[in-house]
Amino acid sequence: MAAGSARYVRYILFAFFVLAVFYFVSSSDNIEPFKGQFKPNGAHHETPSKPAPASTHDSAATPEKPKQAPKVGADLNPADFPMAMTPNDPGWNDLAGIKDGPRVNATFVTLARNSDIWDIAKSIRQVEDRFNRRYNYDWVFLNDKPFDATFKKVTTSLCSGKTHYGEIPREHWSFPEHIDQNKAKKVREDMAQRKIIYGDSISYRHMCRFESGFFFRQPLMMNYEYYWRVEPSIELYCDIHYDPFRFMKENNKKYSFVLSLYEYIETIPTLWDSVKKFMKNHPEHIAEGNSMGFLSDDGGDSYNKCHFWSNFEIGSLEWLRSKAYTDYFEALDQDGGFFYERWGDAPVHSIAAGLMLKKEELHFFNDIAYFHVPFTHCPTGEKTRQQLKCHCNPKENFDWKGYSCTSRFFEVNGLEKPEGWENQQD
Ligand SMILES: Nc1nc2c(ncn2[C@@H]2O[C@H](COP(=O)(O)OP(=O)(O)OP(=O)(O)O)[C@@H](O)[C@H]2O)c(=O)[nH]1
Ligand SMILES: *[C@@H]1O[C@H](CO)[C@@H](O)[C@H](O)[C@H]1NC(C)=O
Ligand SMILES: [Mg+2]
Repeated sequence: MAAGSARYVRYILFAFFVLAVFYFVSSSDNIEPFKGQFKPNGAHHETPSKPAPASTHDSAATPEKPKQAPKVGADLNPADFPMAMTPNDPGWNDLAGIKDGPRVNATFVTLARNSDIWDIAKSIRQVEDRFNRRYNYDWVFLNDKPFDATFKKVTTSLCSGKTHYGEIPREHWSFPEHIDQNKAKKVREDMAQRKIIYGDSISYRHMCRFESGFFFRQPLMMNYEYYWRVEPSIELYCDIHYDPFRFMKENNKKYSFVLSLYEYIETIPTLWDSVKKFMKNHPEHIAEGNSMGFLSDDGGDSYNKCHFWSNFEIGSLEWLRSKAYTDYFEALDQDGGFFYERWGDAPVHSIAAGLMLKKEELHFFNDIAYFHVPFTHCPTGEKTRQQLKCHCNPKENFDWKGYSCTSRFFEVNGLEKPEGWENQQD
């Protein structure tokens, strides 16, 4: 008898269990937050071709909008897709969804360590929010060591375009053979004593030499014609309404900047001597109608230390890969100043752009608002800042202050300074 009733209890419990399983299986489809969360997600760090993010609620109003960014080299005539450069141009307010029109053969590029992950994550997020979510340009990451899984996973999840990860070969991140190690070591010790920033650092010197002479010829970079350099912990303060890559290409610009200033002379005491030697040996590389007036106050005899701040750059990779630029880098590298002094890639790039490009091939992006510690470029002109939905403090704009070279750039090029610049001089 006891055994019989225990069997009934077992039957009933079993029936309940089956019902409970049925219930969970049929209702779990509706529990949205759980969906996808447990999806295996193994391929994140390769370079998946991701579906473009769907456009937001306005997609019904403009059904012709592409869901995926047009491919580089697609047969689209730029003239059929004029860019809205000012608020009066059609399409200015259209900041939702994927932008139609041609794409330039271009990429973002970042040199970083694995430990830079959260600082570069912040930069990427801003670049995506203010610009790239509508364009989906690729992003190349370079490192002297292998990138780890976290770095790849986090950056790939933030980038709207394809991501690529490259390891820098040793020859591009080490002392060239002709460098006298003892002499280089003495310089570092001396600079440490004189408290020159990064003066005692070997890796900082490799970084500057790499950015000066090698980033543009890494195998991954050979796939592109234009680059936009992004460093960790930068800010972009305003919406970018048009494609700066297209602007560069269609206006035949080769190098651009947002901030300029005077270089710390202790880091480059003999750089200009090397440059003068190069100019003498290679007159064929010096452009007619160049920007010597930006670099020198005495027609080239001495350097005034003005340079474009290279932690932001949009530029032509074809130009950096040209014979002119590579001969120039080769000449400087032979002279050893990356190690016997502490030459930065900013003056190295700037002097090259100033001497080997025509004036008109350089561009100042007033409308790209930017911060890298400790300087801010906040567009001049209240109207501009409102139109671009900027969140920078105009008082912090460095452009017209005493230590900036941007005024000089305007004067050398006969450009009219933006309205309101006089009130921002201190
Ligand atoms: N892989 C790698 N990247 C580096 C190394 N040193 C610097 N970088 C990167 O090179 C760029 C410039 O280095 P920073 O340390 O930002 O130098 P900086 O901008 O002159 O100085 P900060 O004011 O410190 O930003 C950044 O994108 C760094 O992430 C390094 O040893 N290895
Ligand atoms: C992009 O530029 C690179 C370098 O010049 C070139 O090899 C490649 O074919 C170009 N890609 C397209 C799609 O035009
Ligand atoms: Mg930096």
